[in-house]
Amino acid sequence: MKILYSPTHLSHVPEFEIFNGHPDAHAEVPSRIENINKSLIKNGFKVNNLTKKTPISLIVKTHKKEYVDFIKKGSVFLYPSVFPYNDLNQGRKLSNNLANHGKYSFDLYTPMLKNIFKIAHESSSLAYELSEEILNKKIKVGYSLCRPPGHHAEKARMGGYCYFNNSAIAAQNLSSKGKVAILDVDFHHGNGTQNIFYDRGDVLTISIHADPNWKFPFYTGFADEIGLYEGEGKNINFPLPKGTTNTQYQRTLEKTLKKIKDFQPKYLVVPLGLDTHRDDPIGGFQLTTDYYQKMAKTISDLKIPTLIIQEGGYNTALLGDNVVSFLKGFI
Ligand code: Q9C
Ligand code: ZN
Repeated sequence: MKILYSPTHLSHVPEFEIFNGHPDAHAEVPSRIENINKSLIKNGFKVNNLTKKTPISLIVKTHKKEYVDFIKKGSVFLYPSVFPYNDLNQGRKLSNNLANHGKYSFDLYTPMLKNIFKIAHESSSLAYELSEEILNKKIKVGYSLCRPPGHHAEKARMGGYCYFNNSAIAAQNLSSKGKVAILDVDFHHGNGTQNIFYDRGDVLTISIHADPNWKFPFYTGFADEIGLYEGEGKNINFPLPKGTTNTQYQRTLEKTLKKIKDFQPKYLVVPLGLDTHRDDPIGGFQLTTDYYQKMAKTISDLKIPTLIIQEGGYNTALLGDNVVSFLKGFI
């Protein structure tokens, strides 16, 4: 297994998120990745530094070019104040950056920051470099310590602490050489990944997550979102209730494995969130640290070249143990 890290994320320090109109402490903090990194080293895993950058051509194959340009440009405003309010101007090129800010965001949890392009680009590069190693058959399993996370970022919208969809960028790259399955095990619905591959028949997107009637991102993640055109039947959502236990989760996981086997992918991407843990401050499932090892073992039994991408998980003190438990299941 090859693990990749970059210190660039340390300069990404979101000041606050807005809930119910008020600023709250931001949950997506640098110590998340630092703690994971420390635990990995303490447990004898080798952590490598990044050496490659995601080609812009691959980013614009995954995201809309205008959105990438907006991220590149950045904004002096932290959050948008106005969102698109009718269909009349959807196609118009808007010159006011505040108009674009509303157009290219879907929540008030994901601040625009001065150097956000550099930060988001670097995070995606961790996933990209390992996807290249998998394509070149140098490795069978990789784990990217991505931060900021990516799975909420749509083709043309940031949200859920995500700017570029690292998992989707890696999957897009892998899909040049064969079918890809994405199994998203973050606590939240992988709405961005679903959005990006919704009409693709060669990329199977599966997400196990909190019922959107209960938790973020609220609008998507329902079981009847099955994909479109070529992609029909190639998007599968498993919404689960508050309090979901190890046993209930395992039962759902086994269903997803059957779907993946039927699809016969050449590659597997696993957006990994540890916000499913019982002590996560923003989750609500009951999974335990030990269970992550069993979860990983179950997935690794597929014996498909696999790229594991760090997504959410907000109990910073437990993140290291939880990731170590998961990766031990993959060895
Ligand atoms: N103040 C990921 O796990 N809602 N994003 C937070 C708590 C937003 C989570 C509410 C959750 C976004 C990658
Ligand atoms: Zn999450």
